[in-house]
Order: sequence, then structure tokens, then C-alpha cells
Amino acid sequence: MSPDQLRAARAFFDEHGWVVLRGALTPTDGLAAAAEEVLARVPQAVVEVAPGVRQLAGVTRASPALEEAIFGSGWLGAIARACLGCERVRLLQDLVLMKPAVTAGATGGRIGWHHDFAYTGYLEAPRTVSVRLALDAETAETGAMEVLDGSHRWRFGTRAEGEAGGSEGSVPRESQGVDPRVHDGFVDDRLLPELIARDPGLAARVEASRRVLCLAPGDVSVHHALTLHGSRANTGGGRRRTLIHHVFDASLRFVEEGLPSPDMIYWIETDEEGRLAGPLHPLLP
Ligand SMILES: O=C(O)CCC(=O)C(=O)O
Repeated sequence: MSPDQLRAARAFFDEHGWVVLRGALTPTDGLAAAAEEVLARVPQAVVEVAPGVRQLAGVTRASPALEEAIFGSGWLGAIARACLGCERVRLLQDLVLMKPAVTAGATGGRIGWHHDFAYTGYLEAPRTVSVRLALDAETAETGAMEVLDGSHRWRFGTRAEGEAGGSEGSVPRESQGVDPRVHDGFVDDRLLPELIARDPGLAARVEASRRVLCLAPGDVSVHHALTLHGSRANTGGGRRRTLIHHVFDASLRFVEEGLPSPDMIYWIETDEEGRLAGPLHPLLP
């Protein structure tokens, strides 16, 4: 991406909390084949994260072809640094998310409204991005992701909740209003109703800010850790596969109380200043 494209992406992202980059990585046939090759090797490692939504973590690093395509040319690091406005970024996690088509009347394949800081709150601030590369067409019918435009500035579940502007700052759990971790947003849809119950005026704002991020294979979407998002069932007849990389500002410190599950501590490696580091979290070129 050119510096001008990165600047434009950053300006849009700052305002909206998401941005779509058309044709960022086409064609995707080789990438889809590489992901399928990993899936075929370790089918038992695929996890159902919500009914009808499957994922395999670590897929990119399990495939030299994917590693080269995703990390090799530096596009992922470049777009994450631009959106986060920082100099160094690290990979938090990578995965392929899959939604097989559901039969008529079935309800599987939905992901409830949530924001990613609900499960990345072990970083001291919500300065992460989720960078999603479509391997198949993502439409309203195939369960495309939907965002609430500008909701990264609503700052629900953070200390600065309700304040205008600013996507920086630390967010101690004890001073939060609605803690998004009380709901496993992936599998239930209680977060928005709960927020609306606290502030009935929000209902109209939610409706006005819904955007479905339709993507063609090779398009990339990026969203902020506080952007509220979810996705619908895949009733479109074809499968929907998305390669997702969560990337964080490398200056962030690790906060143990923010771990979604205490067991995760066994995976955590930090440097002498308490920042996530090690081979699980490489610096991105
Ligand atoms: O792809 C989707 O439907 C949802 C992905 C998501 O929740 C995320 O990337 O944080």
C-alpha cells in the first residue's frame, strides 16, 4: 500500500473505527488452498466457538505459504501501524474463521455483538486491531460482519465510557460500567440489550450506525478493539472463510487481571518491561 493509501485508511479508521481495503490481497485461491491444507492436517484442532462457527488458531504460522503472503511483504504490519498510529506492532493471534452454509431455518453461524477488548483486556489499553482477509465472498447472506459505525468512540466497557473522542488510555476493570466480559459475546446477544436498557436513547443510535461490511475475496477489513461488531448466519449456500490477524501496539504492557481465563497465564511470555513478547507474538515487519 502506498503512503497515501495508508494515510487515507488511517483517517477513515480514526473516525469510523473500521476501514475496508478493496482488493488488498488478490487472488486468494492460493491462500485458501494453503489454509485448507493446514485444516486437513489438524482437523481435530478446529474449535466450534459458537454454534455453526468454527475456527483454527495459528493457521498462518502453520503454513510457509500463508506466512510469506501475510507477513512477507509487510502489508499487515503497515496497515496495523497506520491504524494504531504507532511505530511497532506485534501479532497477538491469527486464525481462520469458518462458517459453513446453514440449511434453511437453522440459526447457527451467528456471532453476537461484542468488542474485542472483551477478550484482549490483558493488554493495558484497547490498542489492537483485527485485520480480516476474506477468502470467500462475504455478503449479508453469507454472514458478513456487521459493525456499529463509530462505536470505538462510545467506549463502552472502558473507564472513559461516554467521553467523546480519544481511543487511547488505560482501562482498569474496576472502573468500567458494563463489563463486556460478563457475556461471551460470541455466543449470546445480551450486550446490546443491556447497554440499551441503561440508556434507552441508544437504540436509535445503534440502528443508525449499523454497517454490513460486504467483502469480495481478497478484500481486507480492519476494526478497532472497541468497535462493536457481530455477524449473521451464513444462509448464502456457499461457505465463508476469513483469515483474521489480531495485531497490537508493541508498547502495551500485559495486565494479568485482564485475562479472560486464568489458564491463559501459561501461554504468556513477557519481556523485562512486562510487554508481551516471544515467538507467539513476533514483531511484524
Ligand atoms: O468474521 C466475523 O464474523 C467476526 C470476526 C470477529 O469477531 C473479529 O474479527 O473480531
